Amino acid sequence: TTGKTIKCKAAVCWGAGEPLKIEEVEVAPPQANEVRIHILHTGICHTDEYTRSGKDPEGLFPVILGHEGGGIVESVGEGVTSVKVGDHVIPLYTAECRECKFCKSGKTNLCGKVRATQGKGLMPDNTSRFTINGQPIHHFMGTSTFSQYTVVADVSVVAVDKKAPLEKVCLLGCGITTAWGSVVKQPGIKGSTVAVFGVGAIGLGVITTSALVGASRIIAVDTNPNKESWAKKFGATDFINPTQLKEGTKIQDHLIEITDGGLDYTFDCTGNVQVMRAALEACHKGWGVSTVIGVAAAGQEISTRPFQLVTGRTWRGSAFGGVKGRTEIPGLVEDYLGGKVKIDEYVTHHRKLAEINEGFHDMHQGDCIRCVVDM
Ligand code: NAD
Ligand code: AHE
Ligand code: ZN
Repeated sequence: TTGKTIKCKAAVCWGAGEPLKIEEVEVAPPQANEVRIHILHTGICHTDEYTRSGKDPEGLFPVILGHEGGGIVESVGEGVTSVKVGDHVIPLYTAECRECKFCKSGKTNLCGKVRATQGKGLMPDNTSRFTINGQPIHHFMGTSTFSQYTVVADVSVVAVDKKAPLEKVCLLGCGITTAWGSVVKQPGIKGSTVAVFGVGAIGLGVITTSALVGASRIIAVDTNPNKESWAKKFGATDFINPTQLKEGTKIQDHLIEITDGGLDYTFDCTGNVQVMRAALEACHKGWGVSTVIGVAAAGQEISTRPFQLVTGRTWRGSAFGGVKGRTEIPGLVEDYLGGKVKIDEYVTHHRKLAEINEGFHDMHQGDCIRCVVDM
């Protein structure tokens, strides 16, 4: 391709634990099977903060973070057929090539095509499209949406209906889709009892989707008392603050007591390994299934007595909710436009790119569900 390098603003993290800095970056044109996107809006997800903080064992610096974006295709490299200039698109941190062993298995949404280079902060040809005065800057999760222009692999992007506001559907790039998929791809939730640990955007998405598919009881668990009204508004039938239990009572024991033996389904939406254990142990003997969605810090491990599994509980997890982005996100956008899937309700904060660090600060306050950055 003969496209030109674009100069634009991006939020760059120069080192673990450092605040982001707005820099002028050079964004090289898309190579074969790559797409350059003008990013208009991006959410900030806890996983961005997790990598910024240095807790991500895969974290690399300097880097342009961000993986919950929406934008418009500016140009495409040779061989790109899945999207065209002017399309409204959502970058996908879980690619979908439809050709690899994973994609063809019918068993997983994880795609093998670009994951290795993505984890190295590079494009599939092992180089970066971002530079600052000639110094390469790492990509992040194959998306780097904290830049006004980004380049992604063509298997890592999906076009969506132009009727949908990008400032809203950008959130389908991670949180809301993750939660939705974690529930709709888990058979059996209709008519069953559910407990959701952690009432952030992910937990709220699990709650509202469980209600949508017809769970009989949805118990929300959060240490922040302000999350009770959020949980109820999204469809929880009960709210429990584990810090308010009688001294020495474990949350799993309390849940087992009030549910006649435990929950049919539980979800960890905190990333805390002790909570993951509680969520597994709160499952009903013989059939309870616990799904790990939260991302734990480097070095953290989960544990429980194997007897918990021997006696019929299942521990599982999912990335991006098990959703195949290119195939399924257009339908989710239609569901949003049709009023079946909530998005607007999650947006509590807006920031300009120049204030992105304040957006990270917002995220640590208990009142922020999602902050959308206008690029
Ligand atoms: P969030 O911080 O907004 O929500 C977490 C909630 O957990 C908060 O309300 C907090 O008060 C609550 N909490 C903290 N400690 C608790 C405890 N001990 N018991 C009960 N509640 C507790 O985060 P979020 O944006 O909703 O994301 C949740 C997690 O999901 C993060 O770890 C994020 O990295 C992860 N995530 C995973 C995927 C995936 O594909 N698997 C996708 C998106 C996000
Ligand atoms: N890099 C971390 C793990 C981070 C992680 O688990 N990421 C999730 C998405 S979180 C979105 O907010 C994921 O999709 N993982 C699957 C994958 O292929 O990365 C580590 O521990 O190394
Ligand atoms: Zn995320």
